[in-house]
Amino acid sequence: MPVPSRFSPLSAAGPCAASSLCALVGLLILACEAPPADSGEGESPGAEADVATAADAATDSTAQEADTAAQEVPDPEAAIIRLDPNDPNLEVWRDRDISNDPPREPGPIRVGSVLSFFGLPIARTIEDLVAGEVEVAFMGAPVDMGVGFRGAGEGPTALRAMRRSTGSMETMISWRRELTAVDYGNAPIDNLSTERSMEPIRRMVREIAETGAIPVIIGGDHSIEFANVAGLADVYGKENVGVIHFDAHYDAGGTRSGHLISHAQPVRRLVDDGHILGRNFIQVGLRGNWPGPEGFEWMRENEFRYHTMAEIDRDGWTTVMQRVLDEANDGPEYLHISFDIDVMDPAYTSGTGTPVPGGLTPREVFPIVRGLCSENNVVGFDLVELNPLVDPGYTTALNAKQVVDECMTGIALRKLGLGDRDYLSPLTRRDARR
Ligand SMILES: [Mn+2]
Repeated sequence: MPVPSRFSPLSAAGPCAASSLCALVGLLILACEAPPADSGEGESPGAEADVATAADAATDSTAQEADTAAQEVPDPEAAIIRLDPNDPNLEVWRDRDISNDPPREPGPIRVGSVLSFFGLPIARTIEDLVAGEVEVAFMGAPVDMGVGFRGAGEGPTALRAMRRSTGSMETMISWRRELTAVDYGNAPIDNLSTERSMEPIRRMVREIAETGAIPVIIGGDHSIEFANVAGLADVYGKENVGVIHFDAHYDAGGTRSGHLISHAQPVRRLVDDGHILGRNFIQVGLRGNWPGPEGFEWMRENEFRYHTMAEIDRDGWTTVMQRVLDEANDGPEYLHISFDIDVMDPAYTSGTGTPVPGGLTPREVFPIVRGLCSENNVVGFDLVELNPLVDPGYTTALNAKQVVDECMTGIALRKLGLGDRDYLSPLTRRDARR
């Protein structure tokens, strides 16, 4: 069996069961001799050495007799336990099987008190989206293997459980009245494999975008940014989508124990696989100890635009926010926003996998998200790394909900022709004396 190319398995489109490439996507990698991943989101400095150690451990006595040159190239086959191709449940998409649904006319279904994102009606099929002329389709992507411990996968459930109120006095706009939006359910995933979960999420994002609706993907860890943006690029064209990446981390890490996708790697994958040009990535909120110089050099080589907390500390948030809004207007026609909740300070969002002190405040985040979504042709939005299992007091869920709400308000403002920068309702801007 050929060794999988570094890039082709994750680029493969189409139903998983139909492709031998997809079996390769699902490779379960044994890294039993590798030390546990470091507690941060960063690359382990010894990542390459880890791979060699794991491969060495799996090498049998015959291979040990081979010449030194051969040993320098570890055999990835030796470190992998393969999937069972005869498992009738190999295709994870069966989770979205609607064959037992009662017959009905296509269109959004009102759910009463059943939990859905913002209490929205649900949609089960592409036909529902089309018949309902849906403009925004929420979906859950409950992946948490990419962060390495459980909790982020409960993010969609936590957000669905929040109170349904939307809009605020800043704009006096209730987006739920202005936009036709639905909850499209969760993407089916393989909760034993980040690699195998990418394709069904990407497929669902593509499904939504193909109808012209905006997918709003609630994670889930940040690995899903790869699937979300690749799915949009499938529809709008490679290199035609720009991404604003709000995050304490740059998420462009290299191989980790052989893994090419995790919550530390989606940006690297999107650029290396040719879905997005580096110059169409804008990073906001970077801080902490990752990346080091190599990561920044890589971003500079790829013409990334980035705004660290150091820049914000030096120049002030208002200035940097205007820079980001200007840069977002100076790029491809289509824009995706990937919002890692850890871009905010842990004071507001401690319920996340890899918190980093010194982050943005709600007062800084809400207007920029609303502004980006009102000024630009936003074709996708994701909110990731909300982990309700470590979220005492609902603080993180509350702020996460508000971030999504601000973007929806922005999209509604744009639809209403009010997408000017810093739009505020005249009623709340001042009282009658001024
Ligand atoms: Mn991230």
